[in-house]
Amino acid sequence: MATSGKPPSLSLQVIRCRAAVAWAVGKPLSLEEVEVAPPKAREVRVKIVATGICRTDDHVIEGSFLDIDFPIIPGHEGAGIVESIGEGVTSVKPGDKVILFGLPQCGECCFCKNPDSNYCLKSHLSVSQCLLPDKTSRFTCRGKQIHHFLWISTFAEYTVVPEFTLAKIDAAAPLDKVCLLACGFSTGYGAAINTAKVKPGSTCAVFGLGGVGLSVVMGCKAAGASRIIGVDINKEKFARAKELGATECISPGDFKKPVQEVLTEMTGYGVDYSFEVIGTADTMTAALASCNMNTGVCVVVGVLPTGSVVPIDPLLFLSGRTCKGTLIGGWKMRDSIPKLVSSYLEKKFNSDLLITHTLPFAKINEGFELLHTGKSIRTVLLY
Ligand code: COD
Ligand code: ZN
Ligand code: ZN
Repeated sequence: MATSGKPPSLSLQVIRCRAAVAWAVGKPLSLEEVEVAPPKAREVRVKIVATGICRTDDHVIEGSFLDIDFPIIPGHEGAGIVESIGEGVTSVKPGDKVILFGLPQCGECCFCKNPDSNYCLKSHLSVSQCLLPDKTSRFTCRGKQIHHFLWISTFAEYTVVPEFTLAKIDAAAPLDKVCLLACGFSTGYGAAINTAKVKPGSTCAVFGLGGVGLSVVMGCKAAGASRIIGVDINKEKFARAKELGATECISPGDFKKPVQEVLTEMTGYGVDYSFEVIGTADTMTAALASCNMNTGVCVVVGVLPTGSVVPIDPLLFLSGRTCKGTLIGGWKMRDSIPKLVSSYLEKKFNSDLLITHTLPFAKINEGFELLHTGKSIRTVLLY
C-alpha cells in the first residue's frame, strides 16, 4: 500500500491498494490498483481481511441485475478492521474488528423500527447502492470513478462504507471464518430459524445445496427438524449435506416424475417446510408444490434475473400453503450478526464446514472458476 498527498493525519489520506474491478458485464474481474478516498461524515474506511465469494457476486458480474452500474467493485461477504472513521461515527473506532453487511440497518426507517422486519429502506432494493449516500464514489481507478456494490464492495483491500452497513464484533473472532456470517451462512440459517420458524420434529426439503442451502440444512437441524431432505442436481454436494444434518438427499435427474411428486410420495402429503435456494423459476414452482397443502410453508431464498416471472397455480394456495420470501435470513443485521458471531465462538454451529477453499486475493478469478465448476461450496479470499 502507498499513500499520496500531505494530509495532517493518516485518516485523511487517499489509500492506494488492490481491488478486483468488473469493468463491464460478462468480463472477468480485473485486479487493479485503485485509490480509496478517506471516509466522509458517518462513513468508515475498513481494511478488508477476508471475504467469501457468493453466487450473488457472480450474478452481478454476469449482468443478471439490471440496476447495477459498471465499472464496479463487487464483494459482499467481508470482514475486516476499521482503518479510519469519518465525522460523527460513534459505533466503531480504528482497530475494531467489523463485519460488513449487504443489507444495512439504518435504525431510523419504519422497517428498522418494526421488530418483525429486517428490510431496511436503505437497502439496495429501495435505494441504489452503487454510490455512497452522498451520491459520490470513494473509488477511482485509472482516472475513472468506480462504483460501489451494496455500499460495501469487499473485493478491495480497503473500502469505505456507511456506518449503518457494519457492526463491531468480538475481538476474538477469526475474520477468515466469520466473514461467511455477513451473507451466506446467515441467509440460509436465518431462513430456517427466523423466516420459516421450523418446528421440532418437522420435515424439511432444501432445494440447492450450495453454501446458502447447506446453511438452511444447519438451521433446520438446529431447530430440531426430524427429516431434512436435500435436493441437488450435483450429487457431489450430498456428503457435506449429510455431514451438516440432511437425513436424505435426492437428485431430480434420478426420477422420471417431477421432484415435487417424489417429495410428496416420500413424505405422505408433502414436507412441512420447503426452501428454494437455487434461483430458477422451475425450482421455485417445485419447492412450493412440495410442501403440504394445509400448513406447508415454502421459503424462497433464490433470486431470478430482473424482470422474471414465475408461473404459479393459485390452487396451490387454496388449502392453506404459504409462500414467503427472506432477505439475509430475516436478521436485523447490526443487532443480530455480532450475536451470531458470539454463538459461533461458543461453537453453537460450525459454519467452517462451508469453507472448501481458501485462496489469496490475487487468485479471485480462480475462486469464481471453482464456483462455476461446482467444485467449491465457499471460497474465502485472504488479503
Ligand atoms: N435443481 C437442483 N439443484 C440445482 C439446480 C436444479 N435445477 N440448479 C442448480 N442446482 C444446485 C447447484 O448444483 C448448487 O449446488 C446449488 O443449486 C446452488 O448453489 P450455489 O453455490 O451456486 O449458490 P449459493 O448457495 O452461494 O447461493 C444460492 C442463492 C440462491 C442464495 C443465490 O444464487 C441467489 O439467488 N442470491 C440472491 C438472493 C439472496 O438471498 N441473496 C442473499 C445472499 S446474497
Ligand atoms: Zn451473498
Ligand atoms: Zn432502516
